[in-house]
Amino acid sequence: MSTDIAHIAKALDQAARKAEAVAQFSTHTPFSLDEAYLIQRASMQHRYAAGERQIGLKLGFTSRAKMMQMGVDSLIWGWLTDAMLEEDGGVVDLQRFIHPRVEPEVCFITRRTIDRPLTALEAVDYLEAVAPAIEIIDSRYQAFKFSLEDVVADNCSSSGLVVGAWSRDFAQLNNAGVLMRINGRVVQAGSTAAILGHPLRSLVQASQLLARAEIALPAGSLIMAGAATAAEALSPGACVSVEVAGFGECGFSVAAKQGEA
Ligand code: 0L1
Ligand code: MG
Repeated sequence: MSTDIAHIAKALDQAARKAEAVAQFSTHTPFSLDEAYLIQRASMQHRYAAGERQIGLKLGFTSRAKMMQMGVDSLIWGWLTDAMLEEDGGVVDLQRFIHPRVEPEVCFITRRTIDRPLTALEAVDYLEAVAPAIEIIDSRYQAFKFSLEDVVADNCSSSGLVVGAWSRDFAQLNNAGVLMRINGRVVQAGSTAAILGHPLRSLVQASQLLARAEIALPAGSLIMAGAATAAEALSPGACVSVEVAGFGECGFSVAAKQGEA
């Protein structure tokens, strides 16, 4: 399998770099979930070698809405890099994406190294702040079609993120209303409670996953908690915003034509 790990990791890195979709791998080269994370790790090494810097991690499939949309039932995780960070209020060029989608999330920034599994009671003490956020996901697979193993290997479709203003009001986070608008129209509505029942549970899950992988996450890292609703497709000229009640909003516009950002 080690040749396949290197081969699939390289192919996924190239697909992301060239914004060209590839067919899913698991149908002709079956691999386990553990192997999928090895592929993800090997694929990220290509990005770091090309100068990208790790800035944190994301959790995926943390809500029923997302699981049902994509037909899976397990939480997954991937890595975020500086090249994925888009400016709040900025213009995003679709040129670097294949078939991007957006989803409303909240993002944490950590204030202590996470180097062991945390309990829900301990979680807040490890956080500097929380902000409304938008994740731009972009599967490197044709037609957004993949198995759980495929999507993990593809760094869980991580592609972009926009983060709004930081707040320390963690007490309000359990059931805050979430609205995602495209061109002023509400396209998704939900609550932060849809994220594992409480977004702080994402931090607990992240700490457990990190411990299992024997990785310490440095202070100052971002953690995207997972989507509160299903995702929506992005198209040229779209104006996207996400509002989390009590936490404000963030957003961006998509360039009307490729290469205009
Ligand atoms: O919730 C997520 O961010 C999962 C992303 C991976 C699956 C997808 O591309 O929808
Ligand atoms: Mg997400």
